Amino acid sequence: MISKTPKPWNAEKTCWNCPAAKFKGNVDFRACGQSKEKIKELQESKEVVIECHRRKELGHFEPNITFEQCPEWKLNKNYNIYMLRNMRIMILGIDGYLGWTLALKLGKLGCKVSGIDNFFRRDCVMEKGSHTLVPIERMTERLSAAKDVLGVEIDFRKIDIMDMDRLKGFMEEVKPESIVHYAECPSAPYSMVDAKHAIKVQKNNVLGTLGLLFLIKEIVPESCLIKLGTMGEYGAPLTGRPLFEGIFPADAVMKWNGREWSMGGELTPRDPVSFYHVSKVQDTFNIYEACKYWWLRSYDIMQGVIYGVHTEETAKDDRLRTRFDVDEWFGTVINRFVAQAVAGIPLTIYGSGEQIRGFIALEDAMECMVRLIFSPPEPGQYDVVNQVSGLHKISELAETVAKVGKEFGLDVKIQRLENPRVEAEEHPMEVVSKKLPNTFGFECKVTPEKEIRRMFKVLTKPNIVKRTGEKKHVIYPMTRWSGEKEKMGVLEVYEPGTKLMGGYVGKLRI
Ligand code: USQ
Repeated sequence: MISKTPKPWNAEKTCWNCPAAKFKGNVDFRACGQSKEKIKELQESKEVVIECHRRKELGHFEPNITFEQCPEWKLNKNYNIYMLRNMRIMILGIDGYLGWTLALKLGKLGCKVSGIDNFFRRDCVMEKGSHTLVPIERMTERLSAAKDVLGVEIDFRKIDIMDMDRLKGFMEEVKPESIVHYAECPSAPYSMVDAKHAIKVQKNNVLGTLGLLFLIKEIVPESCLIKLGTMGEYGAPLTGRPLFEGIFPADAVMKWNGREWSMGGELTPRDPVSFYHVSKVQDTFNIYEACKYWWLRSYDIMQGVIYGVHTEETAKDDRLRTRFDVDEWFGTVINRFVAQAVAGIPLTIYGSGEQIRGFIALEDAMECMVRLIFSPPEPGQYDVVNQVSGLHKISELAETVAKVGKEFGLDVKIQRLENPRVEAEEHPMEVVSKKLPNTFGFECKVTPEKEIRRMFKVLTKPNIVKRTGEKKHVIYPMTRWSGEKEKMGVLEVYEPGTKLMGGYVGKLRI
């Protein structure tokens, strides 16, 4: 039987999606209130023409060339998508857990990668008295290692996202065709420490993003903003209503008092779970409005809790590794559990452990990013994707970590602590995540068990065991949502495999 390769996922996207296309003609694309349908009508009546930054010889033409037809877009068989040759991608927050990992991957794919960072994350982790368990180099050494080992050259500037003048200068120089925005404080507990920390997080995240939107409008309105939001924007509704991808589907209706309205196309309700998560919700609205007012284009990613150490590029050399935090502020739950297992601390479940969250491994998250970057939206399009590859209960994850830990000769115990957070501990959870698999071609490759095994391999190396031992004291949670700072009480310590699992089960609709 002859197996036919499916059509590349973005083959039918056109100049409408391409960041190289500069729109000209009798249309003010940035005018408030102009509908996309109206623009399409104008296109049909030949009023919309474009000029291509990359193919000046074409002069002015209609924006109908597909990625498949355009010689600037080249097929990548591994991903089965077309990739814009030497695409200029700017990563904001390039020194972070995700930013550095993505920079290497994109560089390896032949993109021209640039990026900024002000080392906010390094400073905040130091403020906690912690360090990344997997050692990372200073930026200058990271850059030269990327060049030596992978042949990747990254154009880096130390710039704070709030310094709009310097960021503007850099954007004018690079003219990025895609902008990945990771330059935010990612920690819920950090935002709950006190007023100073809450204000710092909201100022950096909300105002940094708002300023960035103005710069994109002014300098590169055709480029796509790929912005990291969070599944925590939605909260965990006790009604169990599905968490759609940011916007209600066309057939959603609201019923009240015997009447009924369509909700299709409206933003879904948000119920954030910390002042950090609130900052992401505020970003959502600012980006949504900017797309509406100025015809910018954006993918807002509602990413689940991320975990892991491994990507092909970071594993190539110790100098290329990405950071790995496990302190109570910056460590995410699976990463923390693995470090706790290595350090001989019973795994710290907060509350009942019945909380269900969406998760995604580092390697899978990076693949999603590549797919989004090369399938940009159209002018004015604000779109949301739920970037999760599985739903898991915290208590089940603790069991998995304990089970894999055993393979490494570790005797792991589990403890339940008073929950420092204000969050529902028992709740239904139904998440819709259809776009990444069905529109962008993403397939999950990494299960928690697989990545937990890789994490143990790295974390049980003697130098890292030592680094973990040095920071045992910052792993224990101290930050209560109430503002009090005393240690959480231990509710129970138990052996893995001795608890009956029940209650709600998460449903992922793909
Ligand atoms: N948890 C424990 N024990 C721990 C740490 C956490 O039981 O030692 C529980 C928490 O109570 C929570 C869940 O695990 O129910 C997830 O907590 P987390 O600290 O791993 O993640 P979270 O604070 O939700 O934030 C992380 C990232 C953030 C991202 C978010 C995605 O730090 O940047 O936005 O995951 S999501 O959770 O989907 O909003």
